Amino acid sequence: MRGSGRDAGVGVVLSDTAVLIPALNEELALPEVLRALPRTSLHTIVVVDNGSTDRTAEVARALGALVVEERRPGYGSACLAGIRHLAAHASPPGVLVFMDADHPEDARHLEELLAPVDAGADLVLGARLQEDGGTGNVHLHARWGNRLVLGMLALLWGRRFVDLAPFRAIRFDRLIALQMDDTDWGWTLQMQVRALQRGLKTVEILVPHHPRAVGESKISGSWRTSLRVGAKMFYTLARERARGGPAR
Ligand SMILES: Nc1nc2c(ncn2[C@@H]2O[C@H](COP(=O)(O)OP(=O)(O)O)[C@@H](O)[C@H]2O)c(=O)[nH]1
Ligand SMILES: [Mg+2]
Repeated sequence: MRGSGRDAGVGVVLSDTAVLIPALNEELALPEVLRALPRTSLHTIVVVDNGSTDRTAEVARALGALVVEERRPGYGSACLAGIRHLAAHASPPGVLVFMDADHPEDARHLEELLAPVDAGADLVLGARLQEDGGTGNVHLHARWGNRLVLGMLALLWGRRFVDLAPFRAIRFDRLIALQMDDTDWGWTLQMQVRALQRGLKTVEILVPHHPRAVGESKISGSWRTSLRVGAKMFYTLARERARGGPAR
């Protein structure tokens, strides 16, 4: 975190915080998320449009977001494009928040996510608390798949996480140092593993989560994609283990 008035609390962190939203065909869901964000007090809101065939980019621009176009497909590719854009900024943000395009309640919990950063955390995960009291993905098959992956992560690296939460805040300099390079569904997992390997102070908080109200689920709503995501997660665990993570 930069800035002189750090002790003033989360208000200061907001002005130093950028939000990155990877989006694929989210013209219906994006408006509520963008409206729920405190636009004027944030550093930047970047929507990375990943080849949408609908009006995602126009909708995002109309609501004051900066749109970065990324043609290479994949959630991680979109995140990397947004990070490159922010890193090239004359004054890069101190904190970056990742957020999906379909959960306005995440936007409403932004300050809660940032509070631990303000208190010294490097990475804060907004673990999804479902209406049924469970944690993780809204779809049960994906929830159990994630648990299996997180169980293996715990065996390999000794930390038990509640969720592979897409809603997360990380100090920007720490993120750059992680040398992230996953281009699709291994993104969230790679970040958690590398945060452990690098000794980042990582905190999980619970954030209420509801099924998306509009638009279509592109990932866990489809069994086919879920299986591909699951395979990619296991591959990511093996790859990160073999790589040993970036040098400290
Ligand atoms: N960049 C990028 N983003 C994607 C892709 N597929 C989904 N997303 C975004 O990732 C987030 C989660 O996707 P979603 O469809 O809600 O999946 P679900 O939460 O598993 O149902 C949303 O912001 C999507 O717009 C993709 O192929 N590329
Ligand atoms: Mg979703």
